[in-house]
Amino acid sequence: MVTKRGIVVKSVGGVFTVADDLGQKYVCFAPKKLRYNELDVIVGDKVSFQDLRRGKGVVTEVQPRRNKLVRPEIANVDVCFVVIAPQPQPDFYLCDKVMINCFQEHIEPVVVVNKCDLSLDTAREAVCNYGKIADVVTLSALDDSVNQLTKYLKGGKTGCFAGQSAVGKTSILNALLPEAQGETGGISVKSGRGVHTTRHSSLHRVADGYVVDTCGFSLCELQNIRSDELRLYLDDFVDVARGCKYTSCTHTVEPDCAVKLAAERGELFKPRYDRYVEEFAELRQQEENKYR
Ligand SMILES: Nc1nc2c(ncn2[C@@H]2O[C@H](COP(=O)(O)OP(=O)(O)OP(=O)(O)O)[C@@H](O)[C@H]2O)c(=O)[nH]1
Ligand SMILES: [Mg+2]
Ligand SMILES: [Zn+2]
Repeated sequence: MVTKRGIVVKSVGGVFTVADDLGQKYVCFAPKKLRYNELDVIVGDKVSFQDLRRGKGVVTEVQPRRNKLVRPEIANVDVCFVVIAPQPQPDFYLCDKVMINCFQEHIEPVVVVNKCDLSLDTAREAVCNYGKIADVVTLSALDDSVNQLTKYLKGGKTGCFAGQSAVGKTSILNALLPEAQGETGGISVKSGRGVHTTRHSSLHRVADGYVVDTCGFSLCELQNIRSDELRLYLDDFVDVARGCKYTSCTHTVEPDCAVKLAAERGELFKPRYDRYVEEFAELRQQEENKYR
């Protein structure tokens, strides 16, 4: 039997679609021993599989991952497009957490503000929040401004979307790659939230790299980050923190804290600082619950 290598482009209920180097797709199963440990096969995984002919295969090995995100669940990503829009209303706590997880996994987060045909307020807010630590790209899935994203895929890189339902992730993919034809949905009038149109992640060839469309989500946990380390993932705080009295300053209760002062003076964006204080407290609480 011939063993081939490929990348998992879709995973639905234990059935994996694997594309080989030529883009040929195989419907694969994976033995339990691969699936029910930490190496559960996920989209973005590079795998070896046996070609069973007629487009079928069996995954035999998952290659070591460069990185992994839990929300959205995906492996081997270079760039994460954190998508927000004027509608549904952005959740900056969610963005903070996704971006911190990206930094921890050595993934470049890029803040993508979609639906800029509707309003530019969200774009301004995104720049205030993240302009110092990440690229902020302003676009609309309704026109060719989406092409600004292809530069992040140069050299065969993999980008994934992350964000709430209905911010327009699939619409952006469809604009980049018309043949993708992913289903798009709307916002519920009752809840003001997206209706969760995309149900499974899928990986697509775009420009000379790959883009993964993902399911929208409204909850995200920080991955393996301790409360006292959180501050180290905020590059804009790290610069200012040189002026704190204590090198281990958490920028919450300590005296002579340069970060707190910078936030009060408006040199650091105050809402971002306030969210940090809450995110820090949240991690502390989780740690206390764990060790009690
Ligand atoms: N005005 C405007 N509407 C947009 C734009 N992009 C997407 N939409 C609309 O926003 C709605 C949601 O778009 P989707 O692409 O389904 O959103 P999604 O992020 O993929 O949502 P989930 O799959 O549920 O996570 C659809 O009605 C789109 O037509 C845009 O740039 N401008
Ligand atoms: Mg979608
Ligand atoms: Zn401090």
